[in-house]
Amino acid sequence: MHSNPIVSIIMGSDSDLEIMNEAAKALDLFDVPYEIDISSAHRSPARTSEFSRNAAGRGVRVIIAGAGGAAHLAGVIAAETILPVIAVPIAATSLGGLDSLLAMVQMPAGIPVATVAIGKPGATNAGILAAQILGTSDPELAKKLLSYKEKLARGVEEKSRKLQESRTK
Ligand code: RP5
Repeated sequence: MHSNPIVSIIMGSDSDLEIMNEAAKALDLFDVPYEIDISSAHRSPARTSEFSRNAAGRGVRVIIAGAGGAAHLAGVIAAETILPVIAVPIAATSLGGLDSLLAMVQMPAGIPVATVAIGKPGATNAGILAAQILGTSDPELAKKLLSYKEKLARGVEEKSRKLQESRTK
């Protein structure tokens, strides 16, 4: 855990941790200090409210919230902070995450939540998006994000080269 986190990763239950660790891994790629914790919109509303109201004052600049089922966590956090909130829908029920996706993405006008894809790809993108938000005012971080994108592009070129090679054999 970092002593001065600027991103807070929060999730509804410890059962979300495997997915939300992907957001942490993405932030690690860019050396962004974060904290990671559990709070539930439904089971611990007072704790969630306290977290939301205090986050900015503690130096947090972006919040990533993951939850499954009737996933209200990101929305109730966004209701009590002006920090950007990124929501990660988690497949925790027999509805496969579509329930959480719809709960997160259908916020009423006035309380935005940036919702990413269901599950691990979404959690990864939440970490990258948080870094990109911070990168708009941090040139060193922006450089790391640019080289990450270049690495992705090189990966595609490498795959293309291998495919063409395999077809000429
Ligand atoms: C949600 O309910 C949590 O975010 C989790 O995805 C889901 C199930 O929680 P547990 O019953 O595993 O604690 O609030």
